Amino acid sequence: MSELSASVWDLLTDALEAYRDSPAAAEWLGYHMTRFFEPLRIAVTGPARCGKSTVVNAIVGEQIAPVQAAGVQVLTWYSGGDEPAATVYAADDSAHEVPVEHGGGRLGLDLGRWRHGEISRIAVRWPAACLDRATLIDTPADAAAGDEADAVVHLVRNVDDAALEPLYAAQDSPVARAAPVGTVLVLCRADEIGAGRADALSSARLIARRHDRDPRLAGLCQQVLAVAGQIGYAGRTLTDQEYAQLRDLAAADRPALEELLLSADRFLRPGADTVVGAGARRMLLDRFGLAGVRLATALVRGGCRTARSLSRELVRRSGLDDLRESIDQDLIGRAEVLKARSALLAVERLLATHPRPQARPIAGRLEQVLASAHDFRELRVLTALRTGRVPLPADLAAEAHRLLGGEGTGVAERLAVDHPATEARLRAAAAEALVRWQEQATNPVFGRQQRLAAAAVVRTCEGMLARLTT
Ligand SMILES: Nc1nc2c(ncn2[C@@H]2O[C@H](COP(=O)(O)OP(=O)(O)O)[C@@H](O)[C@H]2O)c(=O)[nH]1
Ligand SMILES: [Mg+2]
Repeated sequence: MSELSASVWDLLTDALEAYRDSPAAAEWLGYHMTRFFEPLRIAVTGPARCGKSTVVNAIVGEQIAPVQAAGVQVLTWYSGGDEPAATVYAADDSAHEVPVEHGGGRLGLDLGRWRHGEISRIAVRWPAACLDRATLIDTPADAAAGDEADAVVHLVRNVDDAALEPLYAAQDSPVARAAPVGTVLVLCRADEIGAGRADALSSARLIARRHDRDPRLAGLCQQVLAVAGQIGYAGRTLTDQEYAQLRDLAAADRPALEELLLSADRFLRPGADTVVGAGARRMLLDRFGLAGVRLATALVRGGCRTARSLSRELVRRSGLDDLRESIDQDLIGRAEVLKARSALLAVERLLATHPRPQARPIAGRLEQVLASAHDFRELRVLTALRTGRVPLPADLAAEAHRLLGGEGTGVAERLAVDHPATEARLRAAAAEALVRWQEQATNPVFGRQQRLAAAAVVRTCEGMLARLTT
């Protein structure tokens, strides 16, 4: 357990002691103590029909979340399990197992007698490696991730103030502001950017990159990415049959192919000039969207000669690779810190809703953990460096990145001391780094943000030295 986790755990146990005589408070704390050791919970949020369920499926690589063109949606949790299973939680929180159909990487729920308004949430267990490491929460339209999630993948069609509102709203307390967020902002349905022009995906990527470097987004999210979820999912689950159909489509004359792909209507026209039958065309359109079929045929013509290579290229260009990598690194890779954040938020909430004199020391300790939680600060600075929000000269940026734990959080990795990493060598390297960064922290050519970043590195070096000399 890290130092941070240990102090947060102590805080939870001390809070439990201070609220021992309050069943409601004890239940709240008990719940959060159990949750502290559970896998990270990642909510996928965003407005209606922006492709949340599609993104959940794309991350897992199987169709477990219902993708719908219309209709109401239910809050659904997906976690790992040996066998597919599902539990419906009613409005009174009673739990009811429901039958599941599964096969071919598809999940179907038999909700039988349940009507929409009677269900508060569904918990699905599904055997998939990524669900063992994190629970995914598919949310109804515009639902806030709320207290239940430790991290968020937030989907928006445009990065404007209205779309960012939920991210601002999530920063409404001292703990929420002090602890770095676990949020990845996704510019979704990237294939539709600029009215679905051929280069939509690369335009979307450029737009996302520009926002990623926007200092106003600094405290709101770890990364901004463009993702075409539908293309990513279809690419990841591409079948040999689909590949053959796309190859047959792509074999047509260029003008004929362009004409066919002008609109969905033309593409589906019964007498269209192609060897691929109307039924197969409808299925391709459903799976890939028109932009996806365009991209896939262009890739086949450009040299993707196997289903595998087409699949790989579709997944890469859709932004799904970037999203999965970001989830791994920015969210799951920092699970411990994000869990600590959730627990601190829970204690903060309890103190606000159930104030009492015995709990006053807890409030003080909470503040102390926040202020002294250098892990939180390191993450904020790492993000700022990575996005260029705080620019440092390249060599210093690289060293800061390493010292702050960006390449591994062990002392030897941070100090780049290779074998044999003796105490003496580590101590010498830490002392040297400390002096170098103390200079940077007062470097007169730097602005305030750069000096603050350098000061964070100083604190990291001091921490390492202290641990090495005791
Ligand atoms: N063009 C396009 N359509 C998408 C994409 N992702 C989902 N869709 C479609 O949008 C509709 C809603 O998708 P869904 O994943 O259910 O959205 P949710 O309501 O946010 O969960 C469905 O008809 C999907 O096929 C995408 O990346 N591009
Ligand atoms: Mg949905």
